[in-house]
Amino acid sequence: MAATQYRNDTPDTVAKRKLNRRQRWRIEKIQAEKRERAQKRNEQLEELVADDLGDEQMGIITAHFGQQVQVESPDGESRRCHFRATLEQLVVGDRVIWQPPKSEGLGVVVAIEPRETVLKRPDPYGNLKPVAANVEQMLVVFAPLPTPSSTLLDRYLVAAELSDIPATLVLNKADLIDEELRPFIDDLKAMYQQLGYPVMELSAHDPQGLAPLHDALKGKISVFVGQSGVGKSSLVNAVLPEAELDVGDLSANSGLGQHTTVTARLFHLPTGGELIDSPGIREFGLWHISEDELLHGYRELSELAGHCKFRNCSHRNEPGCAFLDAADSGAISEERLENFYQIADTLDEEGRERYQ
Ligand SMILES: Nc1nc2c(ncn2[C@@H]2O[C@H](COP(=O)(O)OP(=O)(O)O)[C@@H](O)[C@H]2O)c(=O)[nH]1
Ligand SMILES: [Mg+2]
Ligand SMILES: [Zn+2]
Repeated sequence: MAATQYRNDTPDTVAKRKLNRRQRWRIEKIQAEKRERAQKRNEQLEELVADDLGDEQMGIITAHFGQQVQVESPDGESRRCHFRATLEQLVVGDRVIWQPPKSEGLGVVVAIEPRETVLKRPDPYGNLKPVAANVEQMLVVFAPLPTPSSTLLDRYLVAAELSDIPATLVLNKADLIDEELRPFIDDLKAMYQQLGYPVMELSAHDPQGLAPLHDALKGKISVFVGQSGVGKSSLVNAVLPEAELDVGDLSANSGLGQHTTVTARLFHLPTGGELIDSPGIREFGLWHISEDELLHGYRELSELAGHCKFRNCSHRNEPGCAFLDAADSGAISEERLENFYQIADTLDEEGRERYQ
């Protein structure tokens, strides 16, 4: 943890942090004990099922339940499995080698294949943890209401770029775009289309207009992300009727009680493709990154990096700055550059918030 994260500390926050550190130590101790017990349980389980397993085969993790996972083979067989304690943390979307049980009981995951992509987010103790593997597409949802913020959209796009996951923008609630809003919405769409991001416009309330979404989902593992209220749950329900997610019910969605343990799941869409979904993934955002990493999340800035007159250019006010020149000439969007500055200015702060 960088000391600079605390440069704005008041005595109050210092006290709070000390307490938090002690609490964190306690929690980590409890976690370690839990892990130890789980490992013992695993070893016992392994002895129980070892004689009773089928041949090794391929599979994909479709759900995670603490000490067990749901594994599905390409032919659709789906079983609960435990996993060798030596395996790295399994997540939904992981491709694995597993042995199904010959009769009743648990199968075993014996190996994990290298991940194509991995989505990570910080756990409550500030450590980055994988939450989904092999996601092939991020659908970044926005809407006329809540009023779209390109800074927020940029955050999702940066997260997608840094995870090497192609992103598509989904403008939902098209039915709410009136004449007055249209120019603003079209400018926003154009800004991202010019960068090469596909943008689709539709309405979760109009099933007839969802064909472009079904097409985009086909044959891929996708996730929906985006600000609360833009209609992610509505879209998931529209493409996956069995999901039956709460829509627009803030008390049920944000009440920190019963819903916090919901883990990610992989769903097969009736119209083709897979969806990995959980509330945590839907609100997935930027983790603690450096300004240099942030820069590489902006594809147009990434291309310009290294072309400034000064090697240590801060891209804020230097003569011969490739970023400023490109914005002046209209080669890149000034709005995106402003967003970059704005997000860069929050990076320290964000790290501090996250680690407390
Ligand atoms: N007018 C309109 N409202 C929508 C549309 N999609 C979702 N909503 C509404 O927007 C609100 C938030 O939707 P929800 O799916 O819960 O958003 P989430 O927070 O992103 O999951 C709900 O009241 C929905 O009924 C749409 O296409 N058009
Ligand atoms: Mg929702
Ligand atoms: Zn520069």
